[in-house]
Amino acid sequence: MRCSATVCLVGSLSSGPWIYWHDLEAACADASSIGLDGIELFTESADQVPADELRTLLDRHQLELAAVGTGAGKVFHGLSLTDPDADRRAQAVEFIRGMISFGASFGAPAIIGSMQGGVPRGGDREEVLAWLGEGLEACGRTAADLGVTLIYEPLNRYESNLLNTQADACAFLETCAAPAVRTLADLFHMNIEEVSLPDALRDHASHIGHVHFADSNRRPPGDGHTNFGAIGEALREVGYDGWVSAEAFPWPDPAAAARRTYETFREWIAER
Ligand SMILES: [Mn+2]
Repeated sequence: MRCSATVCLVGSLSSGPWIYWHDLEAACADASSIGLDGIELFTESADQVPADELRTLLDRHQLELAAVGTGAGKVFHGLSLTDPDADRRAQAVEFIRGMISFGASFGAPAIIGSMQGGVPRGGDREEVLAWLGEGLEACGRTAADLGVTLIYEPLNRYESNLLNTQADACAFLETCAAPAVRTLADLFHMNIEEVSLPDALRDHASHIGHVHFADSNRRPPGDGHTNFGAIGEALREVGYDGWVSAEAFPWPDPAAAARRTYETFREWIAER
């Protein structure tokens, strides 16, 4: 398993759960000095950071790109894979494809979180899920063609009314023709939705392609009441070998949050 931390380069999202902010070079330098293996990047668009510039920074600091977020499509353009308007859904797929392609040049997957949208009041849930399936299939084909996975993130009930648990997300993916699509096990969302985090990680291990690492209160791992010992045990037991990526508030500040994250990873999660 490898440990990374989120870096957000979108100024207008300044209250979000991101370890690092604004300054990509400073974030890379700090992450590397702590011992993190990579960064997860949240940008406004697929071309906000030129690929050669990012490659130079990652190489200089011996980091990998863990994943890229697609939420800017929702934040800036109001796009989602479940928009009732077919043209808007097509634009959402195009936006995500741009992000998939950006990530793929670093071997990193794109994550679909808020871009999944939801069922509007009075909407037809089956129809909305069919749109989600079509979108994941279309984006999943692009990911497969580029040799990367695509990560679908079940969100907690306060953020989406589509699929909230690992069980529901995995059962849904099994109905889609989207073999490159994996689920994201976000420990904050799971703390709200799952009966048992370790059991959910064990039961759905074959689908899980990425882990978001945060404590029960979205603070850095170690600053809430989540039992990371049991989570680490489950992840090691199932042989999870992907990223454990900190998506947590920069509490009390980014550098301290990153250090706390890495200490918790080393103490409870990493292979021993
Ligand atoms: Mn997440």
